[in-house]
Amino acid sequence: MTALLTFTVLVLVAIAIWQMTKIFQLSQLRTEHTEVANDNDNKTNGYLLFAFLIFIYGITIFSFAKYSKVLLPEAASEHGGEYDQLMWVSFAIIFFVQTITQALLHYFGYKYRGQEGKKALFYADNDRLEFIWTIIPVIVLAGLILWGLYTWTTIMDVNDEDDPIVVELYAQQFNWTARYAGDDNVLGDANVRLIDINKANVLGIDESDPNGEDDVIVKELHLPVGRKVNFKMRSQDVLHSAYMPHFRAQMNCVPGMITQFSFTPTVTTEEMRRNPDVVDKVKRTNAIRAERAAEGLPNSDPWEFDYILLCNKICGKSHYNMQMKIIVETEEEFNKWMAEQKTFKENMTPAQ
Ligand SMILES: [Cu+2]
Repeated sequence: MTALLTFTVLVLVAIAIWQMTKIFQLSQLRTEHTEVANDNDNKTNGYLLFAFLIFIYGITIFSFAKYSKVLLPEAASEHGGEYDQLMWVSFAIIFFVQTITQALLHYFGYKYRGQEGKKALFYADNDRLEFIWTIIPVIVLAGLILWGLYTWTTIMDVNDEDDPIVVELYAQQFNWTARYAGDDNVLGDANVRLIDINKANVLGIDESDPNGEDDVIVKELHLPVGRKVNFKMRSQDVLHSAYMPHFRAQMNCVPGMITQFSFTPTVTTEEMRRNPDVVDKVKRTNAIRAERAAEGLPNSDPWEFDYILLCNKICGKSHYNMQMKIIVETEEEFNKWMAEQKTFKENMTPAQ
């Protein structure tokens, strides 16, 4: 950060000196019209265009080499693969077109720079050329948009097929709570007005609704691998967004309404920890943490990979730390964990 600031200051000082010399030049009486570009000026600008082209190509290659490793590992949900494919195809097309058009743009900028005695050709139009450069983007974009719409409708189709488990994600400043629908797989009605801290009814579950009695409220989300999950999102206070990056899932949590998202986890936490990209990331992170530990700084404990639910809407001061751990495990492990949890009815303290 300090280096960046120093660099910025140096650049600004350089610009200031350059501007001052210009003012000085302008104040000198000259007979020659220096404000009109001559052949030399145009040539310099032409070369600068080339330099800029090299700069943008260079920074692209540099970013690929240096930052590819911060991308997410393979998707851990059923729909995630298709989602990633759509993103990578869009990236590839944009990359291909931009690489070629930038080269042409800058080359022609140089080739047809202003020259003494050279006159621009008046060229009215060319129907065939215009047709070609209109129809190609039309076909490519229509293809991408149709594919995107198709993917979107498949991903967003939240239904009760394939025996999904129903889980509520409850957002509040600044934490998450999950509620399983219990044995009946139906969530009890809930409303923020029914929140009763004295009775430990933190989610405002309607005590008169029998569906709510077997609901299970937890602070760590466990999901059985291969089983579809239908999420119902609620928010207590402001807009939040339930973001589960490894599952390529995100849905806003809006006060006063229930939003939904559904996905099937396909990779357990244990399996994901063995993924080469994840192993690499853990290694890199722990190297940094070891350095911090040596300097006696906080946040230096060794880190182990876990899936995570994050808030992806800036919802206030501690938004950055609004997260919940997600554990994807086998059906048996999940059932064993679930059997240890208390239901809403068991947990509720009778009013004093
Ligand atoms: Cu939030």
